[in-house]
Amino acid sequence: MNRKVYFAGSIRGGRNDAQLYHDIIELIKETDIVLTEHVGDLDLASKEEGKRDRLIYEQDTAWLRESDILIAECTCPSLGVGYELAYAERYQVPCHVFYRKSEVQLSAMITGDPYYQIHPYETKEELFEMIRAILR
Ligand code: 6IA
Repeated sequence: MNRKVYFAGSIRGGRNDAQLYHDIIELIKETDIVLTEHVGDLDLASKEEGKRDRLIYEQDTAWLRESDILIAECTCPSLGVGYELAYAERYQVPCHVFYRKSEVQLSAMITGDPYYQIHPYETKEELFEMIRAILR
């Protein structure tokens, strides 16, 4: 469908799920455009140094404003992803939030906000099926 998808996942909040982010991005790219491919970059630490935070903020907020949909994997808590979710709501970008329910209790500021579509999941298969259904 070639929608512009903003995929959000933890960077400085922790990279335990980097491989999962990478795989989600590959899945989304089967049908749509991912604006934030760097989130799934498995070698991101070596590239991050030197990139100015101000430029990262300007680029990411511009992408958020032009995106058709935001998909966030929130198992690993990240201030940046929380900020992106609030920013996307301000610009009325539809937001889908995924997290592994056995590993984390998501912030009430996300689950308590009826704007967000919250999708708890357990297995990667389940997660992929839900993402496919959203993009179908
Ligand atoms: O607080 P966090 O760092 O965990 O926030 C993660 C979120 O903020 C992600 O969803 C990204 O969209 C955004 N973000 C954080 N750091 C960067 C970044 N660093 N580049 C782009 N978006 C970022 C430099 C990466 C590098 C490949 C030069």
